[in-house]
Order: sequence, then structure tokens, then C-alpha cells
Amino acid sequence: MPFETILHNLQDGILTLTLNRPDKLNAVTPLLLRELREAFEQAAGDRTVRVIVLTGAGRGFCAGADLGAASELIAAGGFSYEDNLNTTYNPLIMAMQRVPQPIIAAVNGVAAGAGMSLALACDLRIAAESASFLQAFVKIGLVPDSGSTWLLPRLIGTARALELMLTGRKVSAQEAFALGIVNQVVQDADLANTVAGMAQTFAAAPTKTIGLIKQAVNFAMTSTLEEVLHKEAVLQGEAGATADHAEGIAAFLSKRPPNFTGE
Ligand code: T3D
Repeated sequence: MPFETILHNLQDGILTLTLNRPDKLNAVTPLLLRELREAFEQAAGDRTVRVIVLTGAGRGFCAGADLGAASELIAAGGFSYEDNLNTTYNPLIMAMQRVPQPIIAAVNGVAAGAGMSLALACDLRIAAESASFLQAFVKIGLVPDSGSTWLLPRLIGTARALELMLTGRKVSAQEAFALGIVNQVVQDADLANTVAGMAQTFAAAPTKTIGLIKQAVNFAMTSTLEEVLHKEAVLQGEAGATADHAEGIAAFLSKRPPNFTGE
């Protein structure tokens, strides 16, 4: 699969997508956004993919919109931020939201602007000690986008999210952990192994059920308790019909580890 701006590696059920513009701290261009969206959409329909890892090449995770490319588009005339977001960033965030497999962000360095939004759109975040997070938008006179205004307050509460958005200040990995933005912080040298360990666990997990859990939680974000109870019942019906559920029960009763196939 020939991508120009991302690396795509599928091995043993683990799909690793690496943003690959290290000279620009993996700042995103329209092409990168398109390629990443395509990779997530393909993964969503690929039963051999059991888990997705998103990371960055070099010392950055993602520095958000490529401001050089953006200023060229603006200078050329006819550029509209609204149209650009609606046709490039937003479909990517929705593709990430829809993907049934778990997405782990391996945050290897700075995640700024839409780069932080990308990390937030993943299901779990493991950060290297030297990683940092900033809602950089305000520093260039823009509002947070790519889902940050939806995702960040839900993770850390409105007051704390607003403080980060209004100041654009840089948050260290340790502070991000204390705030609840990241699930774990590890030494830089341990990031790859820690993420690989978690990815291997997911690659051997009941993948369909994980997709249903993600659906349930996303649905619950905007629903009433009564609606959620109904949704849980429907999804449990689906989970209960999977081969992995039968395997889980059989393994428990025969006191052996389960062999989940993702079916
Ligand atoms: O439609 C739309 O496009 C709207 C969508 C907007 C979404 C957004 O993401 S808006 C926010 C855009 N991002 C930013 O404003 C962040 C800009 N970058 C920075 O503030 C800093 O670079 C960092 C805090 C991220 C990292 O600082 P530092 O000191 O570690 O690195 P650096 O020296 O600033 O950057 C290293 C190189 O990457 C440098 O290039 P050079 O001088 O070595 O050739 C720098 O210019 C380049 N770089 C970093 N960020 C960007 C970038 N180049 C283009 N665009 C960037 N966003």
C-alpha cells in the first residue's frame, strides 16, 4: 500500500501507523490527512487488524497543521478553513471514532494543535517522559479543532480543558498523566516495548467485543441513562453471539487460557 506521508506496518494483528514527516515534527498536510484517513478506513474493514498503534517518526508526535503549507494555500487565495476542516480533518477524526479496533497513541514527542486532537481521538495514550501536549491553536489566533473541544473536556473537565485551550501552554507528559490526558507515562527508551506489550494483549483479545465496548461508551457520551441501558442490552446481545464469548466461557470452565480469534 503506497503511502507517501505515513508508514504502514501490519504484523501479527498489530497495525502501526507512523506519521512520517519528521523534519516538520510530523505536521499534517492535506495529503497526510487523506492518507491517514484511508489507512483507518481500510483497517476498519480488515479482520486481520486487531489493534492499531498511532505514533510519530523522529522526535515529535505531531505538530498540528503544517503552517508553511497552510500559509501557501492562504496566499494562493480562495482558501477556507471551514471547508478545509470539513473535507480533511473532520472525516479523519470520524474515521478514527468509527474504527472498531482499539487505537493506542504512542506519544513519542510533542503533540500540538491538531496533533493533540489526533492523540485525543485515540482510545488510549501512552506517553514518553519527554512528550508534551499543547492546545497551540490560540497562539496563532485559531480555535481548537479536529475534535479537541469535544474530546478534551470529556477527558479532564471543562475548566481544565478551557485553561489549556485559552493559554495554549505546554503540558508535560507527567502533568498530562495527572490531568487524565494520558493513561501511562514511561521512560523514552521504554515506550516502544510498553506499547508493543499492550498491543499484543489487544491482538489476543475478543476484538469484536472491544468494538462493541467502544460503541457503547461513545453512544453513552451523548445519551440518557435509559437510552444507554437499552443500547447496552442490544450490544450485549451481539457480544453474546460471538465465538469469542463461547470460547471465553469454555476456557473459564475448563480452567485454561482463552484462545480468542476476534470472531
Ligand atoms: O484548515 C486548517 O489547516 C486548520 C487546522 C488547524 C489545526 C492546527 O493544528 S493549528 C495549530 C498548528 N500548530 C502549531 O501552531 C504548532 C507550531 N509549532 C510549535 O509551536 C513548535 O514547533 C512546537 C511547540 C510544536 C515544538 O517546538 P520545538 O522547539 O520542539 O521545535 P521547533 O524548532 O519549533 O520545530 C522543529 C521544526 O519543525 C522547525 O523546522 P526547521 O526550523 O527545523 O526547519 C519548525 O518550523 C517545524 N515545525 C514545527 N511545527 C510546525 C513546523 N512546520 C510547519 N508547521 C508546523 N505546525
